[in-house]
Amino acid sequence: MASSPPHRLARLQALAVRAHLQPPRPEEFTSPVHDTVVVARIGRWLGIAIGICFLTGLLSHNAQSLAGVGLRPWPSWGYRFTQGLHVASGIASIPLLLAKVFAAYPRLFTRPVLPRPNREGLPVILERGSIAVLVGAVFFEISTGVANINQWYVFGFGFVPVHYALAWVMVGALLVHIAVKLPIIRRSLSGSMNSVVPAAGDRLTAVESGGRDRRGFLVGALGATGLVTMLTIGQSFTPLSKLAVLAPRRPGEAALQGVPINKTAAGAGLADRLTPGWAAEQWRLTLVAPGGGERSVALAELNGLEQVSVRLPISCVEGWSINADWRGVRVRDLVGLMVDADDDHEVRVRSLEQGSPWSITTLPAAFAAHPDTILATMINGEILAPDHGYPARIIAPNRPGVLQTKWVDRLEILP
Ligand SMILES: Nc1nc2c(c(=O)[nH]1)N[C@H]1C(S)=C(S)[C@@H](COP(=O)(O)O)O[C@H]1N2
Ligand SMILES: [Mo]
Repeated sequence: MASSPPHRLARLQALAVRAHLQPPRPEEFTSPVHDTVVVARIGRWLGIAIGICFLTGLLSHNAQSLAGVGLRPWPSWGYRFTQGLHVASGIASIPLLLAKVFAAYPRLFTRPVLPRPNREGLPVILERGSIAVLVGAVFFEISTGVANINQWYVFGFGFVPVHYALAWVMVGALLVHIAVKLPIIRRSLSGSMNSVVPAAGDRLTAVESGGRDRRGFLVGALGATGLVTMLTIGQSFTPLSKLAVLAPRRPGEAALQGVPINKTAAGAGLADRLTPGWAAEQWRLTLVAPGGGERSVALAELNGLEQVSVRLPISCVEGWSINADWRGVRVRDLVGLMVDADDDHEVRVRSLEQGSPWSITTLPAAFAAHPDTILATMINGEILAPDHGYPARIIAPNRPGVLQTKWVDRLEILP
């Protein structure tokens, strides 16, 4: 009779043992770095980074996709700060995650792999399941985030909804992980960095060891985190912009009129139209009153209205921010041409660009009424380049860059 499958399996196993093809056991990893006192300490830093990243991500999502509930136009650098922090804490969690996984991974070889689903087994199942979900979600968030700041849309899904949804999965798994591990975390954080091991051949004298290696590893992990942060943070924190050699975009570098460009005029399908001749003759700003009445404003007429100067940043969700001097007409003055200037109104902004998610945006009433919210025609002392939104674009304080609409030709005052 031919050998049955279990028989063959046993033979394969025996072969594997002889060839040393067995997976290793946790105790075979002898470096003192693989210890909960190290894992818990790095975990504390990683938890802080992920927590900051999650909370600033919620703020960003509110500002960009949930109509900015509760958002105000001040401080003008608010979004720049929280989005800079979001991208920086996300980047900082990369070396921390690698260090934590390195310190902890020998434990993944603990046997048996699947404990019984009894009272003792259940927390183990929960713990390992939550680690799988947690590591998967963190890896997903970091890799999609890094792809996004590089404007590398390789994934076939919309970045914003999926990155947002997985953030909740990540935080849920993190809370389960912390809850299950709390006793070990407490013990490890309060305990000494040294292990007490019996000296060889002498059971009575114990020696303390491992502390130096562990401290060295922690300093290395934190140092790498600090270094990566220092070499990228300049993309939103201008004083360090010269150091931002790892940042995908260094504002000031490869910039036009002092500000980088995301969507070009050609990319928006407008390249051939945006000439001075066309703007003077053909372009009109259409103002629409809540009742539907319209008024058409030519470029010369717009330039004849009171002009104001404001210094405000473009703060892109992709993590770069830079200030510029803008000049143009207050949106509230344009609104005042159509309705009683004392009333605050939401204003819908439309771009000449068709079919992009950013062709139509809405300025909440507090932003439309703010004196620094302008329909700009100039940037850093020059007429807007076509790529910066010629002949007119919105610039408002404390708003994500995606909502600073370029190539504007229509403002609709909502009731
Ligand atoms: N119509 C339109 N406006 C737009 C965009 C766009 O794609 N279409 N991109 C936005 C994004 S994502 C940013 S960060 C800013 C960048 O402005 P800048 O190119 O002048 O620096 O413009 C915003 N305005
Ligand atoms: Mo952006």
